[in-house]
Amino acid sequence: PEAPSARPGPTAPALPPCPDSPPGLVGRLLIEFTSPMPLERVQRENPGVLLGGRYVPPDCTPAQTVAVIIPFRHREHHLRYWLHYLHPILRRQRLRYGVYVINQHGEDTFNRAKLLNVGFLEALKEDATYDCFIFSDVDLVPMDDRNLYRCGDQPRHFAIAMDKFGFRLPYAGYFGGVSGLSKAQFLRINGFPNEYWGWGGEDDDIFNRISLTGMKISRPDIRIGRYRMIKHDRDKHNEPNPQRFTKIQNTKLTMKRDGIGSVRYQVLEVSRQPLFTNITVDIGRPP
Ligand code: UDH
Ligand code: NGS
Repeated sequence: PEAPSARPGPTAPALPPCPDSPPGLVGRLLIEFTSPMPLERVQRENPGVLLGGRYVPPDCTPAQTVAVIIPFRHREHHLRYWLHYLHPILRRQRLRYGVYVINQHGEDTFNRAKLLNVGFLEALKEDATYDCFIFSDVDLVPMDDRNLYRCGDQPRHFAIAMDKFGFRLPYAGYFGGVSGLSKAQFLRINGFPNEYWGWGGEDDDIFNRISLTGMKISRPDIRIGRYRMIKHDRDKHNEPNPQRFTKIQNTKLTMKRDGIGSVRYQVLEVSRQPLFTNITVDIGRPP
């Protein structure tokens, strides 16, 4: 099937550029996860989203094309909330975007950062015009639509005031949850590490990569970068990685050989759903 066209066709009238501050944002949002969210309802309420979770604003031409990448395994009920809240927000933000759920096949140890690398490459295979990548955990929903999911001249950290941390950054170098890099920024740090199996540290390694290449993290206002996290128990096969503390000491050495340039994986299935593209991938297991 043809990917939705990123630009108006030759006969379509040229739309004006999308404004820097999109009109029609609502600001603070009420986010809650009490009653279950049927996928049929989310589909019904988002008829403007194209197959595979693509969207193009009808009234203006965005400066960027945004791929939203979600690392995933066995979190279907979280994904339904995420889709329910995020599609309307991203639409109000006047983004041209696509949503990619990168589903780790099998039951070996989870590897969040490697899945994000896969998402970067697979999104670009589908649409070479993606120039901004937003990496989002499936259980994080922004509480304010002024937190714009786009890229800037520095890597961006979006999830800076999460409810579970009392709406503050847990530490100055925190880069977890939701982050965004332009294609050029991502390539400059050789992407993300592939060698963090299990929970923890991969986001700190990414922070190190950004610092070591001379970039600075950009963040929204603390009153705007607020998030609700869907409460959950620790997943199976994502135990805290005991190697994470020593690994984050060595980013300077490892980032040259371990990253987007060295990621090995096998795509098992690409399935275009109404609200997202589901990519099931075999990323192997820890050595
Ligand atoms: N993820 C999955 N499936 C898994 C593990 C992780 O989809 O089995 C994804 C998902 O997008 C998740 C992200 O990876 O949001 C980060 O993993 P995480 O949610 O496990 O990390 P978090 O820090 O939780 O949110 C750690 C365990 C918290 C236990 C709290 C007990 N009260
Ligand atoms: C740090 C972890 C990060 C993690 C952050 C928040 O300690 O990966 O806590 O964790 N770094 C290391 O373990 C080296 S949280 O409270 O969300 O579970 O993102």
